[in-house]
Amino acid sequence: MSKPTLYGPTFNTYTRSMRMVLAEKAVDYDLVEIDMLGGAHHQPEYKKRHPFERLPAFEHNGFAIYESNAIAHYIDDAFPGPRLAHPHIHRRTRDQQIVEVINSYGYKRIVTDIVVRYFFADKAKGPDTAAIAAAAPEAEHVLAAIQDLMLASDPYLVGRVISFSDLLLAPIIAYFTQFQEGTRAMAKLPKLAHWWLAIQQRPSFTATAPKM
Ligand SMILES: N[C@@H](CCC(=O)N[C@@H](CS)C(=O)NCC(=O)O)C(=O)O
Repeated sequence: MSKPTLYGPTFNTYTRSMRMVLAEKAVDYDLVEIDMLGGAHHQPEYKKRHPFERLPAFEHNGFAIYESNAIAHYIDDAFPGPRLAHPHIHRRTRDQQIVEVINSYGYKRIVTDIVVRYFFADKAKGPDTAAIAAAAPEAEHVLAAIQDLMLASDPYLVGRVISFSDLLLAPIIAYFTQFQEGTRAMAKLPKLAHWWLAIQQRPSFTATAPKM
């Protein structure tokens, strides 16, 4: 089977999630590093891959895809290896519900409103602590909602085996827990904290750690 290509920067959470999906399925692939900080995703060549100028993008056998959840499902369907789509309808539905919670509310509240404010703080003034403090309850609210959707005392978000939502959330929590707002939130959420311990053991997680 021919190798797919993933386009994105390795520090980017969505790109890392797709790398984790590929690792969980043991798919060999080419990675084309896109210089997001240099604005390469706004250049005409990349815009042909993603009209909304976001990362990542993906191609396999001439079939080009953008939007991470679509890419992840394609990889799950196109390649052999353990299924990421849960066989049980309720769990599969919860998985996609959590994916939507992350995409619609979680990424902005955790990454854009908190993590990015730390990483890209004004060098002279430091991070905008007032804005971060204001965003923290909103981020906690998202994580509490995700914990509420977990069905039982399973190690992963929707069961005993890893699914799409686990792989989307893990890189976000990896950044969030570098800051006190993240560790405080996780300390209040024991089921999610248990999940976080489990997912950090996965080879797909350790092998995709961004080089900062
Ligand atoms: N809905 C997209 C979201 C991807 C996304 O927001 N990526 C962010 C980085 S993690 C991005 O491309 N940011 C670049 C920008 O906003 O200029 C997906 O699921 O792939």
